[in-house]
Amino acid sequence: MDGKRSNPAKHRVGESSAADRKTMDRRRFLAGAGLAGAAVAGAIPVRAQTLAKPDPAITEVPDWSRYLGDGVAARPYGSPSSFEKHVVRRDVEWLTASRESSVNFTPLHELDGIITPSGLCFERHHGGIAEIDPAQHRLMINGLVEKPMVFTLEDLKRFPNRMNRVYFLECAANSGMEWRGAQLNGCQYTHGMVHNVMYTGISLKSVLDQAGIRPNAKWLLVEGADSAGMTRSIPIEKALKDCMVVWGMNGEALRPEQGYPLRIVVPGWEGNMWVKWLRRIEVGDQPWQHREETSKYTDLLENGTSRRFTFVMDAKSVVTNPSPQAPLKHKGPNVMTGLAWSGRGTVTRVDVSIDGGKNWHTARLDGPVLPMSLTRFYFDIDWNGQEMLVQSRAFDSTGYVQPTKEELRKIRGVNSIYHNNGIQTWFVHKNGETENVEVS
Ligand SMILES: Nc1nc2c(c(=O)[nH]1)N[C@H]1C(S)=C(S)[C@@H](COP(=O)(O)O)O[C@H]1N2
Ligand SMILES: [Mo]
Repeated sequence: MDGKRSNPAKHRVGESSAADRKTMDRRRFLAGAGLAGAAVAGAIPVRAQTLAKPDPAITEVPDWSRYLGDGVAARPYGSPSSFEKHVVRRDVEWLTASRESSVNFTPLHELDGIITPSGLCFERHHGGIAEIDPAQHRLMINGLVEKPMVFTLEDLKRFPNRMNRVYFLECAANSGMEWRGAQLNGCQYTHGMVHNVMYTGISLKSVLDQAGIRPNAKWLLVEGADSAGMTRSIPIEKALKDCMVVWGMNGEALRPEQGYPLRIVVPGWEGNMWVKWLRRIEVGDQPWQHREETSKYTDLLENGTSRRFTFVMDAKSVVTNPSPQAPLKHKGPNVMTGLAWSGRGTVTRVDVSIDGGKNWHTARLDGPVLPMSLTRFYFDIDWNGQEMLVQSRAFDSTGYVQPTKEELRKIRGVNSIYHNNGIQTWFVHKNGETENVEVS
């Protein structure tokens, strides 16, 4: 599975073809699908099989019960079972010109709960992965400060008020290939530029306080030490409110892919601002208008103008199972699940539809429901083999409801790449195979 459709509508960013759209007529679907048999389940007893003939999985003694396994010295740093080899980040070759300035995607359909395992966090970098010797790494603060400063990693780790926070990071370009119509076949590809990690570090404010920001300070420039030397401008209010300088993810050091040894965390805001391999923070009185906030990561509108900044990631959700890479295999009881998130606060509710948005059912949220974090939802169904148009929509603590793609396009047109938080539709065929479609 490489994410391409069988008859691939391979448009790169910027190319367009309305004919490429895979659109389903919701009314026609409803007329034909006979949804009377679609029970929305409460508690479904899963039927155990009665054994007609002896099951060798029970009657035969497998090798793993007969021979000693690896000892404790064999795996000093553990990795997943060899039977989980398919659970990997994947990229789409034709999407970008080179592998060093590219992206791969989190296998959302293989995960559960809310934390993304470190080795499966999608990667987006513009100049490859910098391999930094932490002893040689410095963080410099300069510009509109009383006292320009340079910190080593060890200095930062001696700051008081160390903190742990769980936040999602979503690339603004997540779902960007879907602006003009359903294209990539798998939630890994349509929604996998998101991960959710527990970070360990200190508040950015505590670092800035050491240098003492001047009264006229309004913006920060954060800069990476990778060969891309990525820079972004961050308004000072956000920097002082909840941004972090972090060295830890999911209980251990940041992975090189995620910015080892130091990254900035900008909760709820677009991933591009979360500069990795952080080496410098300059304090200024206006935004720098660098490449990543002008020609890139701005939203091109229908009339050819662009939005200046779109920092916040609006509420969004996706059903991860079933989805094209995770078809339905059994009739009867099935657990539908997915993820919802909002850069503006907490997910308060998720609704699921199996008829393309005509009827909505409130899903069950489970696990920690945290602000600006992925939130897990479940929806149990009794599937009798009927076709379904599966959707989810997220609500957040500001009262915002995730829009349909149609609603989004009315305001934003289809020139954009970024900030596509429209409702995703999966078409579940009678045999359980699942496809990326749109409803009209
Ligand atoms: N130094 C540096 N920081 C960077 C980037 C980069 O190329 N270089 N890419 C940015 C982009 S566009 C995104 S979406 C996120 C991706 O974070 P991840 O690789 O942890 O998923 O990092 C951001 N920070
Ligand atoms: Mo990004």
